[in-house]
Amino acid sequence: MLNVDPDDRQQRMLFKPGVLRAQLGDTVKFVASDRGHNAQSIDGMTPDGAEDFRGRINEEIEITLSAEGTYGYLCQPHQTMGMIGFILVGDFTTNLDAVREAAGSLRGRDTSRRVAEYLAEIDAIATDEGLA
Ligand SMILES: [Cu+2]
Repeated sequence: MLNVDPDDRQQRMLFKPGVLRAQLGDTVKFVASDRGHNAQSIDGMTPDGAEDFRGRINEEIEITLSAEGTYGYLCQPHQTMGMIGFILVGDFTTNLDAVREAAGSLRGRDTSRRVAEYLAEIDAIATDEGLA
């Protein structure tokens, strides 16, 4: 959870990496590198069989990836600034249409831009891995 991307200082309020490839059963920890952020799942962007999560501000929440699919999450204070991210587990294409649809209801110009970038990255991974 970052205020500024050290590799691209134009990018503010972000999770890094914004798209994370993971395996079923992995645990992901959200590290509070900067303060004032949280991580929580986005409605409609949790795979079937997995639980929604909601960390408090500055909380280094850990989640175990218990189902395959695409997990979308955001930082509540900075959602409209595009502070969102995705975790891809196993065959993550199973709920990708639902994720894409839910993404349409997220507000904010920076959010729309970042979601489009991340979804393009996700599509490229799906193609690379023969899942598309
Ligand atoms: Cu934030």
